[in-house]
Amino acid sequence: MKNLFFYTVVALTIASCSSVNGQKLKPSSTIEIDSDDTKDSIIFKAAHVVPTQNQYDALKNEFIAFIHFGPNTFTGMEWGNGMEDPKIFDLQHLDTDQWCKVMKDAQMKMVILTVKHHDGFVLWQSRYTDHGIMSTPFQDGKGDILRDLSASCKKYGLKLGVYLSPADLYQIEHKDGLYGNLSTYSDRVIPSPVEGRPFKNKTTFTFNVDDYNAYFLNQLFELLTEYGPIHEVWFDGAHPKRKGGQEYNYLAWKELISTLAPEAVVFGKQDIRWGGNEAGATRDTEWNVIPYSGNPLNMNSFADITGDDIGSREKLYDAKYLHYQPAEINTSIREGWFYRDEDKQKVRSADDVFDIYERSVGGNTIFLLNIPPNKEGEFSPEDVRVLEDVGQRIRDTYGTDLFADASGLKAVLDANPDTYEVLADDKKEILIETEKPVTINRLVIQEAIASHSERVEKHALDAWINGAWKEIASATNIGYKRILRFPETTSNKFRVRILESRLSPAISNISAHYYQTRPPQLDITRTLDGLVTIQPKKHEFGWKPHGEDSSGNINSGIEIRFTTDGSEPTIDSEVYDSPFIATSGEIKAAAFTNDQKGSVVSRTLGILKTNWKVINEDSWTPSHKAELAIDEDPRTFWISDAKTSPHFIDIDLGDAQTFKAFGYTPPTVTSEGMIEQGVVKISQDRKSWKEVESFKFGNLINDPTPRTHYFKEAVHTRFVRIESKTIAGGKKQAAIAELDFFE
Ligand code: FUL
Repeated sequence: MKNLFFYTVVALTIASCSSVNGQKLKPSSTIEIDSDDTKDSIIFKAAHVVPTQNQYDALKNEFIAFIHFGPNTFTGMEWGNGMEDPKIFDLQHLDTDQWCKVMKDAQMKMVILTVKHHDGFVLWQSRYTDHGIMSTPFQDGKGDILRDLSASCKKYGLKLGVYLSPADLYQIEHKDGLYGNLSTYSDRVIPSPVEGRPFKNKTTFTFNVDDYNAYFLNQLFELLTEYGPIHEVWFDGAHPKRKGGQEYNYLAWKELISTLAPEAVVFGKQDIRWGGNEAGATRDTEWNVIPYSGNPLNMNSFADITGDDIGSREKLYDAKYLHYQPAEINTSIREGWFYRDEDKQKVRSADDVFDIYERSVGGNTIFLLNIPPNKEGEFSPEDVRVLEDVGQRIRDTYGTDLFADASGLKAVLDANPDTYEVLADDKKEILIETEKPVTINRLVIQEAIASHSERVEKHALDAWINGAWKEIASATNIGYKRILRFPETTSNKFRVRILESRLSPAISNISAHYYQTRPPQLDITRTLDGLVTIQPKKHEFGWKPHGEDSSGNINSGIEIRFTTDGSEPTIDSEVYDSPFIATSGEIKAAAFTNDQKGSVVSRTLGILKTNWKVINEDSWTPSHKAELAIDEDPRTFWISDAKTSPHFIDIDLGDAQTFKAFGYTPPTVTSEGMIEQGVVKISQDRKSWKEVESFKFGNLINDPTPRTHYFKEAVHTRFVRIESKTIAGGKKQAAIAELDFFE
């Protein structure tokens, strides 16, 4: 191996070097693979790939904020077209202090603002364009959102980052636009001087670039010299449109950034990579030592890395370079990156955000959560509520280390990331004893990545229970941080076992925590065949699903207990463990933890709908056919048109049934079609209909919950019609999310 001599010499001067078969290697954030490297020597090298100081600081931020704000906030678009009149950005009021206070309370450490999104509109007083805040009425064109945010960040002790979109639709679409204008490459001095607007910072650069790259570099110069220290520069890879074969001279941008913002990490390039999705999905095993086929330190463009396995041993064997590159897990607290409205655009639940927090921060990545300010320049009340709740949970759970007074390896238990224990092959266990038994359901483990890279490939946690070790959790790699989640366990003796690793791992920290499990609200559903499922209620959030059961993930050790005779469920009631068949009766259920009972949910089961059919209806609208009123899914609904009258739906119950009540579930996603008054009719022949009784339901628009009408006398029929008389709010259509008849 030709570099061995060099490595050996360097290694002698470095305290944190490892030794395997006499080899010494200097830890570095990028290590080249040589043609004569073997599988073992590649893994040896991988075990020496460490973060740069900036990357390590970025990981230590853990939870950071994204702010998407701009013309889209006012147009309701996700991507503008670049031709918007700047006056559309009709901001009357701005409260960046409110943003920072809420972010600080949520335990976030940095905020990244979209100073320019793909539409090219700038949120700061740039010298190089008038397509931005300077052309809006906000503060008579003198406003500067980045300036205000920077001041608020100082006040609240947050770091600041900028998102500067390389894609720029204004510069593409405008007749004098610079993007892809086929200008010649020539030596340009950056910053380009602008009459009457000198820079305090006198640094200059000369780059051989075209017009758009010069424009971009000039803007970076402004951003990185006039708003205090910038800790992250975020380059988005998306392009709504391209023009003129425009290329980006990233290596020039990089030189400017590293000179003017030496503490900044660059996202989308060599420092930080995208997690591969915008949903808040995480990998179970997230390696930050990544294989590259070219030298990432000289690369101009970086492809997205989206696979499931990106850093296993098998992947590393194909590398030409091994490079440290942590991922950001980025997603939005709202449905969309930009604010749209208060009612239709759903907000993630605190359970969901806290689950993503634990999976990402506790999964060797950084959690970047977007909170889009509203048209009043503030975070909306629901977003604030969720963030405060999440911050409280983080403080309550991770603010107290239940191993603080435990005995064991001091370097591991002292909460100091700079001290660590290297676990030799014959000693891959860490024993921790507390004076009194502790009850825990979270364990945090960290490796000394800054000196010893990420090496653990598999580990487990045991607790001493009834005179024997019992494994209570296990996972794969650790890296910067792994959070293990498991059901509440009480013991005074715990053991962490490292089961597989790349060389001897160095553990810097182990701490134990307790998350106050919250018994979730439950939901009882039934299929058309009568199969009843009881499960935590799904929070409505229809944007980019991540496929995780957030409530189940964070609330381990919960039991669901239920009754079928209408009695109150208690800790002694039957345990729900799988769906069961039920054709009638009243089901009541609640979730239980050791010491808490959640709220009781109940559902009276109507007659089974297996053989029901819609035989007629007055009208329907596309995607809302009449069958949806009897499909046992209250999220789907029948809605008539507005023209015909009266509205009705005729059902064939399969055979003659006797029922004493009828249930009406209105749709919840629209206030159209709530049947306030109507009649129930029956028929012998499906042709002539006889009125049985009329019904009336109140306050449906404000309270669209299921309603029941009890008949004076039991009704016996096979064919039944529900006919509307009046619709709530004077509306014209009739809608039914679910119809039921109760015995
Ligand atoms: C994407 C962009 O296209 C979205 O608008 C958003 O900014 C997101 C963070 O990155 O690539």
